[in-house]
This record gives sequence, structure tokens and C-alpha cells, in this order.
Amino acid sequence: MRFEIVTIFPGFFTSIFENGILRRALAEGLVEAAVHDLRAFTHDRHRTVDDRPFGGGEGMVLKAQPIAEALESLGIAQKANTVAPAVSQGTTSVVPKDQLKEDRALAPAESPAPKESDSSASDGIGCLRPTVILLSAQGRPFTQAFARHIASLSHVVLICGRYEGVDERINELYCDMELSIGDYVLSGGELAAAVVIDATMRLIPGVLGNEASGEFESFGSADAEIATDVDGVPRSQHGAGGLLDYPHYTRPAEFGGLKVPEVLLNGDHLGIRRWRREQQLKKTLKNRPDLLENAALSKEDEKLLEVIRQKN
Ligand code: 6GU
Repeated sequence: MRFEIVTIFPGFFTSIFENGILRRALAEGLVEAAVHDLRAFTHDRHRTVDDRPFGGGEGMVLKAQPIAEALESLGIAQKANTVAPAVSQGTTSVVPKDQLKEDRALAPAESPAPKESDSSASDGIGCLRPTVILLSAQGRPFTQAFARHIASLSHVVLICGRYEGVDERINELYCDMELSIGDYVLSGGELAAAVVIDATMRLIPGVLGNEASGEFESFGSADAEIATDVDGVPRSQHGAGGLLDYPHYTRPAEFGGLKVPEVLLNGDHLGIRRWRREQQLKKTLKNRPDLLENAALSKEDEKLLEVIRQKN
């Protein structure tokens, strides 16, 4: 899969591409990523990417034109179903129409080749259009399920918002969705893009090791359906989907006066399995009780939960 990142801080992504799992995934060609500096698509001496908001108010808004040009340079035309900007309702057109107008039939020669399995829309000339995502606090919530969806796409464009926002016409003309990584305000979409890339690319087969991404599909499944490793011990679930993950321990067996729970030391796989499930329920009840409403719980889980509740 390939990510295109449109940002005013291209340097931000250097560290995430040069470290850890993503570095290896890029080196092995499992993931491709390209960063596009928005300022390269400005034409004034000051390389202006932002301007004051119409209607007044705090802060600055990212201008439509540099983003539109950055996208067009990637061969991304306006969405096929985009309606012509409304200018006839007694309001004054605030942007010269030619600034945003696009000829959909003219994709540049260097436009990315269509990929076979992309679910994104066709651009109307037989090429598959990448999925264009605007990162903004106004977006729909990014979840593990959504990471799985993105991991199934072959070509994704992430537009990092900045300042107080992005001219809404970019959203209307080019974006397939707005995505937010949580209920808090960041000063820009770069951190959010890094989060989306990290969570997504680790689901791509081969990136973490040998496992197929399908194994991750068991998040939120009933206990019996949870993928197990060779010993029948449930795989770590990393807090995704149904329940939070269970606690982990490694050597030494005693640290800070605390011993590793006995059950983990004796090789009783059924015992370990039960203990981990109980811990998952415990931690979820404590830190994310909201998740229990939608988690797939077995009768045994319900019983365990009842016992945990009574103990507290
Ligand atoms: Cl994607 N952008 C910004 N600016 N703030 C956010 C966010 C994104 N997600 C949560 N907060």
C-alpha cells in the first residue's frame, strides 16, 4: 500500500519513517510513503499556505489552492460527483472560479497507476482514485476497525490540517472522508497522520512478521474465536476491539517487591488462558467500562465479570 502525505511540516515525518517497524516495512517495500510539502505548491514570494477566515474569528485557515495543486500533482482530480460551487444564491462568489476548477479528463501522465484491489472510487476515466482523507478534529473517529479498512486500500492520501482549519472546499471537492484520532484538539494533523499510518501499516501482512492480517480480525470476537498461538494461549490483543489487553510480564520473576503471577510461570496453558481473560475483563471494567457493552462475551465471561464486580 502507498501513502501520500500532504503537509506543511514534511520534516515531521522523517523520524517516524526512519525508526522502528515502519522503517523496515518501507525498506522491504511492504509499504510506500511519500511526503509532499504544501509550500512547494505556492506561487508567491512568501510561500503563503494560509489566510484569515472569512466571517472573522481566531486563527488562520489553510488555503484551498496549494492543497488542490498538491493533489492534482498526484493525479488526483476532483471527486466525480462534486457539484459545481454554488454561486447563484444571492451570495458573492468568494474565490475566483478558475482557482478551483478542474478538468477531470486530464490526469497528468505521471498519475499513479491504478491498483487492482482498491475500493476507492473511479475517477471517471477508468483509473482508480486513491482514497483521500482529511485529518481534522471534525472527522469521524479513527478506530481499529477503520485501520483495518485503510489497510485494505492500495493508495491513500492523508491531508494534514493546520491552524484553525482547512478551507472546506478541499473537503467538498477532493476528500472522501474526514478522520479524527480522538476527542481532543491537536495543533495539526501531522501527529494524527502518524497515528493513522502506524496503526494501519502494522496490519499489512508481513509488516510485523509472518502473521496474516486476518488474524487480527478476531478483535471483538467471542473468546472461543480468538486467534491462538501454537500453545493455545490467546494472542495479545493490544487493547483493540472488544476488550483491553491483559497485563504482560517478563524477567525477572520478582521486581520492586512484586512477583509475577504464579499462573504464568507453570506452563498450564488453560490456566494462563483463563487468567488472561479474567485480567482483560478486570482492566476493561476499570478503565473502559463502555467497551463491555459491545464486547462479545461468553457465558463464562459474564460469570467472571459478575465475580469481579462483587469483589469491588
Ligand atoms: Cl486529525 N487533527 C487535529 N487538528 N486535531 C485532532 C485530530 C486531528 N484528531 C483529534 N484531534
